[in-house]
Amino acid sequence: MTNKTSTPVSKDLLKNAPKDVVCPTYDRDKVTEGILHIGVGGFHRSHQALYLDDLFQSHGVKDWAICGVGIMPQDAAMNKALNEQDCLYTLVERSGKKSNARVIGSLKSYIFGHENPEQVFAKMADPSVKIVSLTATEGGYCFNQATGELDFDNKGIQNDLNNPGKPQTIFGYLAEGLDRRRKAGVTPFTVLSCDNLQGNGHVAKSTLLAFCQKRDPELAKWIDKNVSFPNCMVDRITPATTDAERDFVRDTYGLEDAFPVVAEPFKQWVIEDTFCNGRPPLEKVGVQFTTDVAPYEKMKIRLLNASHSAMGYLGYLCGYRYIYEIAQAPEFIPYIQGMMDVEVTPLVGEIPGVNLTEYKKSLMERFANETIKDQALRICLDGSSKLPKFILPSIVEQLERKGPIRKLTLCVASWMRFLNGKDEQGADIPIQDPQADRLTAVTKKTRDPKALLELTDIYGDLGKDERFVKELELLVNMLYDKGARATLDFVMSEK
Ligand code: CS2
Repeated sequence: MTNKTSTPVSKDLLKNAPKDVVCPTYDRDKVTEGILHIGVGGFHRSHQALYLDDLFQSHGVKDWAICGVGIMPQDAAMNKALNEQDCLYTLVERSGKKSNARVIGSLKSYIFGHENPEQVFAKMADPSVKIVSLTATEGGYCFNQATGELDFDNKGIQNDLNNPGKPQTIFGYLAEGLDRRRKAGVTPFTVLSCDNLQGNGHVAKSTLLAFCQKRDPELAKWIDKNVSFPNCMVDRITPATTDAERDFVRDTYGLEDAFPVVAEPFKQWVIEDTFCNGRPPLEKVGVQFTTDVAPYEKMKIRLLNASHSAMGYLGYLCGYRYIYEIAQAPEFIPYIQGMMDVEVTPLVGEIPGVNLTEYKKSLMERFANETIKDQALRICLDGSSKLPKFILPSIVEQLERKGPIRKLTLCVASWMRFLNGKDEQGADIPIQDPQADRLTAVTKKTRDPKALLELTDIYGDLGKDERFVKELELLVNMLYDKGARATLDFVMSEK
C-alpha cells in the first residue's frame, strides 16, 4: 500500500486521524506532566513513553505525562523535530506478521538543555515533577569500569563541577535540580535509571553521591537520605531512525514524521517498587514490579545485550550490516546459541517465572526479525562502555570457576580487530566511541591484544589472567591472519 499524499504529524493530525493509525483519543491538554526524562532517543520513545501513553489511552490516568530533555549537542535534531510536531511522533511495531502504527501523545514538551539549562533546572525544581528518568547510555554514568568509581578525570564531570550553570552530564543537572528542591523544602523526585547496567539504580546513586560529595557534602547527605533510585530492567530492540524508517512511515501510513521510531513488538520492564515521591500505576499496562530486579537484569544484559555485541563486531567484520542478517546466517546461529547455552546460562541461575530455554529461543527469533533492520553499527557503538557490562563480567566469572570462555573471548577479539579501523577489504570501519582516540592510538601501534588490556579502566585485571590472554592472542591473531569467517569456523569446530 502506498499513500500518494502525506500528512505532517502534529496536533492537527489528531482531529482527523488516519484509519490505520492509532492516535491519542484522550485530551492531551488535560494530562499533566509528572516525569522529566533525560535522553529522548529511539528507545525511550518506543518503551517508557508507550507504557505511559497506554495508561492515558486505556486507563484514564491524567497525570505522569513526560517532559523530555536533551542534554547533548546532538539532540538538536530531536529538539527541532519534536517541537515542530507538538511533541507527537509515530511509533511502528514491526515483525514479519504485522506492522502497527501509533501516534504517541505522552510526551508533552521537550527542553533542549544543551541550549537552555536553566529551563531544565526550573522544571526539575517544580514540585509537580515526581520522577526524573534517564536513558543516558551505558557510558553516560562516567565511571571507571574496573573500580566502579565515578571518573573525576572525565571532561564532562570536571566541567559540571567547575561550571554548574552549564552542565554537560546527567550529574550536573541532577545535582542542581535536587539542590533547588532541598533548598525550597520540596520532596525530592525519584531518579529512575533506564540504562542497560546491572544495578542501574545503585550505579546512578553511587555515582551521583560521589559527584555531589565534591560539589557540596550537605547535598550528598540529603540525597542519600531522601532520594530513591529503583533498579529496573528495560527491554525493547529499537534500531536508530534513518531515512528508511521515515520513508516507510510516509509510504505506508501517509505520515510525514521527521523522527518516527520503529521497534520490535516485544517489550518488557521490570522495576523495583521504591519510589520516594509516588509513581504511575504502570502495573496496569504490563510493567512488573518486584523487590529484586537483579536476576532479570543479569539475564537480559548477559544474554540479549551480550549476544548483540557478539553478533555486531564479528558480523560487521564478515561483511554483514544488519543484525537480522547475522542472526539468520547459518554460521552464526550455533555460535550465538552456543555462547548463551554453554558460557552464559550457567552464570545466570534461576529467574522467578522465567523458562530460560524459552527466553533464549525468543531472543533468537527477535534477533532474526528482518523487518526492523537493526544496524550492526548501532550495536558496535561505545564498545568501551558496553563490553565491560555485557561480556567481560561473564568471562571473569567463568575464569573463576575454570569454565569455558572461548565464544565470549571471540567477541572481545572481534572488538579489538574492529578497532583496527580497516576491514578485511581495506575499507574504513566507522568507530563511534567516546574513547575511540585512546583505543585506536593503541591499535595503530600494535595488534598485540596485551597492549589494549593495559587499559585497566576498561578491562580490569583481565590482562593478568594467563588463560584469558592466551585465548585472546590466539583469536586476535587468527582474525588478522585468516579473517573473521575462518576464525568463527575454528571456534565452532573446537569441541
Ligand atoms: C543493544 C541494546 O545497544 C546495544 O548494544 O544491545 O540497545 C538493545 O537493543 C536493547 O537493550 C534492547 O532492549
